[in-house]
Amino acid sequence: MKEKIEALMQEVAALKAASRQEVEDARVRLLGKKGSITELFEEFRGVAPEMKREFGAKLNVLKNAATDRIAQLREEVENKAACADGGASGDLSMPGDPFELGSRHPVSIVRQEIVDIFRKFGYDVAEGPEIEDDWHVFEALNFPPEHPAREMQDTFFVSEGQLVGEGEEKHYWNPLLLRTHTSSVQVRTMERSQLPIRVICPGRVFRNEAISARAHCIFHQVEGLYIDEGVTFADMKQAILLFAREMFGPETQIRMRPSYFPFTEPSAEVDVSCNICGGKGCNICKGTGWLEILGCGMVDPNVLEASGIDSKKYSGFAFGMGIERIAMLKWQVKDLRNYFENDLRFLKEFNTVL
Ligand code: 2NM
Repeated sequence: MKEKIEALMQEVAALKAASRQEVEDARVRLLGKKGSITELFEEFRGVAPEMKREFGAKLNVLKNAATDRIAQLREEVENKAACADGGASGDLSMPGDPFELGSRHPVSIVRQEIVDIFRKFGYDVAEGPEIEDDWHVFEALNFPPEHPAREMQDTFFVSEGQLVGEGEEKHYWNPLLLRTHTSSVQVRTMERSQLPIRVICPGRVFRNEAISARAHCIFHQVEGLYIDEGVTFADMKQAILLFAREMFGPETQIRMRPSYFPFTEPSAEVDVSCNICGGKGCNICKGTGWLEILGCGMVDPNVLEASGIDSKKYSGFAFGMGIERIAMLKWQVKDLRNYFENDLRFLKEFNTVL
C-alpha cells in the first residue's frame, strides 16, 4: 500500500494536460468511481488497525494533492484557450461593460417642474442655509414666543443660543436649529434685496415627527414670494391658478378655503380639481374631486417690517407647497418613506430623460 501511495504521489506531481479533455481524463483515472486513488480508499478498509492511522493520513494527502493539481491544470488550459481563441474573455480591445444609467429622483423631477414654471413667470430662485437661527425661522415670521412649532417636540435644535439680559431678564436668545420651512430664505431675501421681489425658494426642511407612511422628519418644499406696491389677493389667486394649470393641465380649476398661518393674513389653503378623475371623484381625491396642494396668503405687515420693508408702501403674497406630496399625487406613491430609502426598485420607476 505504501508503495502504491508513493507511486501515485509521483504521478500526480508529474501530471500534465494540454486540453480540457486531458484534464478530465486524468481526473477520471485518479479520482473517478474506478480511479486509482478511489480504489486505494477501498483497499484501505482491509488495512490492519494499527496501520490505519499512518495510511489514512497519507491517503488524504494524496487525494488533496490530486484534487489541487487537477484544478490547477484546468485553470491553465482554460486560460490558454481564452488567449488562443481570441474570444470574448481574452480580447482586451472589446468595449467594456456599459455603465447603467441613473435616473432622476422623483422629488428632483417635481422640484424642477415647479421651478421651471415660476422662472417662466419671472421669479428668481433663492437658496439658503438648512441650519438657521430662530430669527429667520420664527421671530421675523411673526411666530409668537409661545407658538408650538418652537417647541423641542416639533423642531430640531442645534444649539441653545446666547445667554442675554441681566437678573430676572436673563434668557437664551436666537438658538440655532434646522429650518422647518424655507420661508427663512425669503426673510433673508427680503432683508437684502431691492424691491420688487419675485422669488421662489426650493429646499429641504426638517420637523421632529415620528416617521410613518404620511409623515417624515425630512421633506422638501417650494415657497414663493412676490412683493411690490399694490399687490393684492386677486394677484395671488391668478398666479396660483396659472401655476396650477401649467402643473396639472389647462382644464385645472382651483378653489380656496380660509386658513391660518402666522406669517400671512388673510391665509388660504388651495385645492386643485382632481386631474385623475376630472373632478368626478375617485380614490385619489377620496371622492371629493379636489386635491389639497398648497397654502398661501398675503404677507403679514409684521413680517414685512421685521425684514425692513415699509408695509404702508408695499404688500405681497406668499405660498408654500410640499414637493413629496405633489409627487405622491402625480405618481400615486402611497408611502412617503419610499422617497428617502433609495431602494433601486423604487428609483428605477422614474426613468425620465435627464
Ligand atoms: C406657506 C403658506 C403661506 C410663506 C410666507 C412667507 C414669507 F416669508 F413671506 F413670510 N414665505 N412663505 C407661506 C405662506 C408659506 O406654506 C404652506
